[in-house]
Amino acid sequence: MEYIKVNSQVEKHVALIELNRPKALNALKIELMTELKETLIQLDEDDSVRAIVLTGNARAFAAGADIKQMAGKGAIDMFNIDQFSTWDRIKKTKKPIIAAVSGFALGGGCELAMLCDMIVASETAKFGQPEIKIGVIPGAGGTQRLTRAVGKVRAMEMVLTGRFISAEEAFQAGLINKVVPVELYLKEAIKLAQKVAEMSPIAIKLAKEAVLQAFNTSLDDGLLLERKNFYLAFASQDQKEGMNAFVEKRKPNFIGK
Ligand code: DAK
Repeated sequence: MEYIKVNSQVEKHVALIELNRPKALNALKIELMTELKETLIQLDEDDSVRAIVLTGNARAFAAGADIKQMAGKGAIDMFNIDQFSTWDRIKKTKKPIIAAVSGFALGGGCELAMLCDMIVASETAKFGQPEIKIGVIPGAGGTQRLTRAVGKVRAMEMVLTGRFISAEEAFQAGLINKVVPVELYLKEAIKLAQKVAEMSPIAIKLAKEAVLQAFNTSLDDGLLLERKNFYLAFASQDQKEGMNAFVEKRKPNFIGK
């Protein structure tokens, strides 16, 4: 692959995906997003992988969609390219994805981090939706996921002025899980992924689906899905193993069945 690097076992059951266009601050070229989508499909099918970490480098997680690639395009070009199908497929990844963010997470970069399930950031991380400065608006969830995460007034300010927020402000606003020194952000994200990977992979997928449903539905419909997934967990061997291990005072050995 040209634009991303993948290590499917960076830690036991944890895969690491690194965006790899450092000279362009990991600008999300269409081809890069296609590689990312295909990688996530493969990792989702790989039973040895239970959690995924997505990162960039210390200077940039990703500075947005590739402006140079988009600049000459018209609405019909954008419609025909249909990047949304790539983003929508990424959104369907069943395994949890943790973004390890350092430096710039802007525009599509911020949206990609928000598409992940958790975010660990370095103290140097900067989050922003600066599309307004180039005459457009966020197109991959920036007006919706950011607003749900940080609230209306802060999202409005970020989207209407393009102001970047620091990792600390993002943490205070509830956008990210954790802020750590720059030398630790990847390690901490992998550690968090490892913790998730120790659980039943079936229960993890059911739980992720249920939490995400909270953004899409009424409380009653969300509770219904939660209930069904709760029942479904009882069809797994991992449920028996988890509860028996508790009773027998030992560590569970989850097998994902
Ligand atoms: N696209 C292309 N190249 C980029 C880039 C970007 N978004 N961001 C940076 N680069 C390139 C620069 O052009 C420069 O390349 P060279 O000139 O060396 O060839 C190199 O990366 C280093 O950047 P700078 O020289 O500018 O570095 P600085 O430290 O001075 O500034 C910066 C860093 C991040 C503040 C600045 O580069 C910047 O403002 N970048 C643009 C940030 C931005 O506006 N991002 C939002 C882009 S719009 C969609 C999905 C998503 C989207 C749209 C649709 N669909 C599913 C349909 C998303 C849209 C966006 O993200």
